[in-house]
Amino acid sequence: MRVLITGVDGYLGWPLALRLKARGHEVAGIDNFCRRSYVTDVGAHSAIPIAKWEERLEAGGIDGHRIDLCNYDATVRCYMDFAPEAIVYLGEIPSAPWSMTSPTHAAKCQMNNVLGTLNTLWAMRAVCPRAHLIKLGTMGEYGTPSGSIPEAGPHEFPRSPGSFYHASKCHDSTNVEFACRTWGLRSTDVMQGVVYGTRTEELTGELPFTTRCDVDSFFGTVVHRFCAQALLGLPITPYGAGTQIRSFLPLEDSMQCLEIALNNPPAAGEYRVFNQFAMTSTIIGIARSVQSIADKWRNEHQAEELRVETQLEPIDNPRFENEQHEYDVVSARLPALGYVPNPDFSGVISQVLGDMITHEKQLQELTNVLAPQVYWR
Ligand code: USQ
Repeated sequence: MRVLITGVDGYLGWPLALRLKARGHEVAGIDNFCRRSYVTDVGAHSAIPIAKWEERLEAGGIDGHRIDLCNYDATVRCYMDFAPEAIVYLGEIPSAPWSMTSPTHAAKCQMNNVLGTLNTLWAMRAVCPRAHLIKLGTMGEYGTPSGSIPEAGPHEFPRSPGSFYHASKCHDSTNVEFACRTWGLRSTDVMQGVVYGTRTEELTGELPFTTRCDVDSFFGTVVHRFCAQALLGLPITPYGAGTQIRSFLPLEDSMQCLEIALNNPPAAGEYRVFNQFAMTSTIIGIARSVQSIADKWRNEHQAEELRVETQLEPIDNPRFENEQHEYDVVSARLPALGYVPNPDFSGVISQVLGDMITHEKQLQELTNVLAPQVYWR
């Protein structure tokens, strides 16, 4: 299949490109490199080294294009040249704290995400209306409502985002559903939980087969941040009581789920939602697990690097989020198509710790960018 990946240089995009190539697909990718530059702007870098774009393209055999998806003419030209049969849309600014920094950041996040998706819908209509759009949304679109959360679109189940970033994904869902209903496009809108992990079948841990792993307070997600804190001898910092519940999945599971979506397209005109995660947990539960895995890992590896026992230190929640809530989420469609969640949280976390400690100096340089800097209110 000819698959176009937007955001091919990102945490998910690069391993997905490698996976699809390994499965015999023809892969093209688009990126505008804003992730690399925004992480640099906040004084951070990936905790694990990543290769230059050109090196990635050559090693992966990927047909790469430096295009800003907000530029419709450039986008549609790329669609005409490649004629994709499927598009995996990952090209968005993925940070809630970054989107809450200033009016400029909120506008940039929403413009990049909403306009880019809109341009893709128009380009699909013009060039490849039969192609399958796999659009990365987020479990955060639903917020934390009472009662069961179904696998349903924004017209069927209300959205309640927790940041301007999460709101951008809700706007995307509205636009994608509308385009399917009105133009007969087909799409899978993936409500994905927090992804963690540094390895997949194709990511060996050696350059250029590594993917970025951010741990700073803007672009780092909670599991990676807790791993970094444990390795640096800093207390692990659940926000607030840590009783808020989120869904999680390993990077390899995310690859498997996206591949399952690709191999099982919806009908023309169908807008389909997948709730994509392996497990749900409180944040304090994740913090305690990382703490005990890190302590065990240190003993097993007699790691000098982990000098002190890992401490937990809940801090005032910089976000405005519900810390006491129900979280009863339906996830039936991916398992029905063959997805078996990886239950080995400990194994994946040990791998992340090992990969981070291999680049200890690079990790240590991030010590000062771990504390939250943006407050919702
Ligand atoms: N959290 C802490 N301590 C930290 C960092 C985060 O307790 O040091 C808490 C947050 O308060 C929040 C939860 O962990 O309750 C998740 O935060 P996060 O920063 O890992 O994730 P989030 O901002 O929700 O966004 C991330 C990705 C986003 C994806 C989303 C899935 O950046 O792209 O859409 O996870 S979900 O969380 O289900 O919305």
